Amino acid sequence: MSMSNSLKKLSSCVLIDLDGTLINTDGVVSDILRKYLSKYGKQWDGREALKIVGKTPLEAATTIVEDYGLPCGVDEFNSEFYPLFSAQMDKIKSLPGANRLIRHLNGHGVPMALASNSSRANIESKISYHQGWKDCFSVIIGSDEVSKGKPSPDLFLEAARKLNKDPGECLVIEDSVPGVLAGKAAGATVIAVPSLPKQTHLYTSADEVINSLLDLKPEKWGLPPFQDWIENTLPIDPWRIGGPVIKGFGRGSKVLGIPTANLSTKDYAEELVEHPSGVYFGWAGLATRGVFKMVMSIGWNPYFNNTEKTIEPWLLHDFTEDFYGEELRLIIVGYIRPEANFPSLESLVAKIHEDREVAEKALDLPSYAKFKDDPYLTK
Ligand code: ADP
Ligand code: RBF
Ligand code: MG
Repeated sequence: MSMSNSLKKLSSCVLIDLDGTLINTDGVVSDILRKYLSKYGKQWDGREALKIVGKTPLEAATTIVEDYGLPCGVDEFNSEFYPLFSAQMDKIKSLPGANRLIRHLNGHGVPMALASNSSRANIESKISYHQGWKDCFSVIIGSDEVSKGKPSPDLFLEAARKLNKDPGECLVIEDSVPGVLAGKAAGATVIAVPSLPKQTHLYTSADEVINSLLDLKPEKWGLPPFQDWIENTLPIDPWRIGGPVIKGFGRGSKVLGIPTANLSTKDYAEELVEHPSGVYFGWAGLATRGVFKMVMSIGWNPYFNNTEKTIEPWLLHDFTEDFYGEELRLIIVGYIRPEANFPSLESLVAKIHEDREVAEKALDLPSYAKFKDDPYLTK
């Protein structure tokens, strides 16, 4: 999938997609469709998301009207859907790492274009809720400004032309399959950041598939590296979650020799969607036992290919007994790496021990250590 170094083209500018790449449009669209379809006695099936990701507004609307057999035409659907969507636009959140990426590239003078299958007017409205974003893009272009939307290369070709760049010099960042195809057809280097889980296999034409924008390494593509990593960790906006410790798959201690005190995922559905899967660390509090360093994974545990996204915190302390049912409070302060698959159980275990060392060391740094005293942990 990834090109050998000798063939790799270096990029001097970035062409980036909006929905699903920089902002979580799907979250709001799903909410609206769930309510809208229930009026017709239909139930929104999240699996439809895969069919509409990266499509033009017209294609997406046609798919929904046809798949749900709605008793209305596409035009009527659009005239009902768009006012609902416009009213919720301010609720569309930026995706993890999006703001950081835009500010980083802009701060280093890397020219950037926003190229989206959505209309120019809608792009402008959506980004108006994200402070300072508009000024970071020298070019903004919607599918109503070219003859064909993605997967046609038109949007990216036009964006490159407006930036005065050869498409071969452009790095495209995309979450959808049509977007990746469009970028490759334009002759650009393409990084895929799939917005739907477990879909990596669909992105074979991308030059690299990453799990989230947090995993982007601009220097691999000739762009300035991020400078915010400290001792192999990336500080994140601290995130607090807590609840009673529940039974997991029963394999943490048994199979890996690494116990993980699982939290119920039902209670954190929203946070789980908002945070990319990966290995994180922070502090863990148990009311009667104290505060401990903690390293955890969030995700589908690729080695075990779970069907559910789980939260698995390993408290870095030797306990003499289990603490199922006790209230566990976590403050997650930094990111280490994406979840990965491993050729053997031993190599997975070795990597988790490496994560432990990274976390133990990092948590002594003042910027992470200060959260140890946060009242949330033991309250
Ligand atoms: P499960 O699959 O039920 O989560 P594990 O084998 O992962 O089982 O063991 C996790 C349990 O072990 C926790 O719920 C907790 O009660 C206990 N435990 C003991 N020591 C630790 C530790 N250092 N970190 C996390 N959990 C621990
Ligand atoms: N599982 C994976 O399949 N891939 C990983 O990269 C991975 N990293 C982990 C890192 C840490 C720090 C911890 C605590 C767990 C990790 N696991 C990973 C999850 C592990 O598979 C899980 O805890 C056990 O399966 C118990 O359910
Ligand atoms: Mg566990």
